[in-house]
Amino acid sequence: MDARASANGNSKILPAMFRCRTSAMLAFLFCGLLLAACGSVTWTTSDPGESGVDLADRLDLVEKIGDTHAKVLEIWMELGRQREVDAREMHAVCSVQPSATLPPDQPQITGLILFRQLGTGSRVEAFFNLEGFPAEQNVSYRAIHVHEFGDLSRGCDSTGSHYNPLDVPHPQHPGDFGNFAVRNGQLWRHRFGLTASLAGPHSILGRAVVVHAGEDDLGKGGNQASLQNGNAGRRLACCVVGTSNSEAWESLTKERKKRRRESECKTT
Ligand SMILES: [Cu+2]
Ligand SMILES: [Zn+2]
Repeated sequence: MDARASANGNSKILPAMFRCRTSAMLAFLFCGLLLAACGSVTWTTSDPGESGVDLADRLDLVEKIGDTHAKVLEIWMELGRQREVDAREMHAVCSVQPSATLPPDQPQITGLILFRQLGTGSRVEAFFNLEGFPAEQNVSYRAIHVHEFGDLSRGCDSTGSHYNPLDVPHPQHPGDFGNFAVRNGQLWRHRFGLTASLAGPHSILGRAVVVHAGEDDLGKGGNQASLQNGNAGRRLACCVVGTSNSEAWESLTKERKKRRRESECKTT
C-alpha cells in the first residue's frame, strides 16, 4: 500500500472511529437516562401495599422512556448537523482596491484574494493575485495582513490594527500572512496552512486585508511597532473579506495549472 492509499485509509478510519465513539457515548447516555427513569419509578413503587398505583407507574415509565428516546434522538440529530457544518467547504473573496486616502503618485494596487477552508478544523489556503506595483525587474517584497475592522470609510486607514483576538505580539496574529514577492509589477501566490479561519469566533469574515508598501520585519525590528505591525509601511490597498461561492476559486485553480504547464514547457 502506498502512502496516499494509507492516508486515504486513515481518513476513512478516523471518522469511523469518531462515529463509534459517538455511538458508544449515546448508548451510555441512553442507558443512564433509562436507569434514572427506572430508578425514579422503582422508588415510587417500593411500598408493596400500593398495588393500586402499578398501572399508573407503568404508564409513567413508558412516558419517561418515550421522553428519553426523544432526547437521545434530538442529540443524535444535532451531532449529525454539527458534523455537516464541520465538514463544509467554505470560500471567501476580497476584492483589493487602492486606498481612498492614497496620494495619486503611489502605486494603484488592484486584484483578488481568494480563501478556501475545507472544514472548521482545517487550515486556510489562499490565492493572492494582485497587480499595479512598480514594474521593476528586481524582486521586491510586500507585507499583507488581516486588519481588525472591515471599515473602508477612510480608505485603508480606518481598518484598525492587525486583527489580534488572542492578544499576542506580531507576527503571531492569525492574519499575519507575511511577505510576498512582487515581480514585474505583479504578485501571484498560492499559500497553504494559514492560521486565519473563515468560521468560528475568530473568523476573518467582515475584516479587512491590507497590502502594504513595505516589507514585514516579522517582529525583528527591535522596536514596539515591530511587535505590533512589522513596520510594513504605508497602506497601499485593502479590501473586506466576504463569503463567496467556489467559482472564482475554481477558475483561479485552472489558471494556476495553466501557468504551471507553461512554465514547465519553458524549462524543457
Ligand atoms: Cu497590515
Ligand atoms: Zn500582525
